[in-house]
Amino acid sequence: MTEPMKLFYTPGVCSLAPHIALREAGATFELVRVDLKTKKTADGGDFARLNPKSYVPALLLPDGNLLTETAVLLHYIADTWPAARLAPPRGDLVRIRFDERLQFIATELHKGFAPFTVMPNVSEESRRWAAQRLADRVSLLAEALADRPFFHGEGFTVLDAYAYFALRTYRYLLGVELPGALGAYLDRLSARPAVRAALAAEGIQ
Ligand SMILES: N[C@@H](CCC(=O)N[C@@H](CS)C(=O)NCC(=O)O)C(=O)O
Repeated sequence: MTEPMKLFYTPGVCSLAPHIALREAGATFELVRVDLKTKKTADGGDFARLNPKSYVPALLLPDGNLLTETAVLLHYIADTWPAARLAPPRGDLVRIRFDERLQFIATELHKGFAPFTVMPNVSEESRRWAAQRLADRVSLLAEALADRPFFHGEGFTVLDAYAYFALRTYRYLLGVELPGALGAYLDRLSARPAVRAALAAEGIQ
């Protein structure tokens, strides 16, 4: 019997997005917890050796391929389980627009958190600048969501899995309310069985 794929994760960080997506897809997978300080897995394995980038998420496929980068994992999950409809089909501008927004979350939000997480000694001025930049980007997301239930129309997609991590983290790190319909959107996502199961499995609220 082949081994199931393994998702290397740390509770509450960006690996939550592919974790939710795998559950929404109905995939069979194992979770392997990583301590980002020691770069060791819960069973004492050497994560840095397996993944020289030393960050989560990483998805180890049964054939030994290791995938990294949150957006890439999300594309992989959506394309591997098409019946779950976690992304529009490839081949036209609809998918390109979808990918554009996924990339926006990756580079403009996710990576924009650094001054509030991993960067020590950031000046107050830089922090204010970074906070304003994030707020501008979150406002764009609020406009894009408007009164739709999900970012890509009527159904949940991997875009929502990434937005869930990013908006939740933004609200926590900056201690602010989300603009427009984003607060209610986050609450709705929190009630989804796959999201609840992912949070419970990671031991977070
Ligand atoms: N470019 C990567 C960045 C992933 C990332 O920043 N992971 C964080 C958690 S959200 C991490 O593991 N940080 C630990 C480190 O960089 O040492 C991606 O998009 O997946």
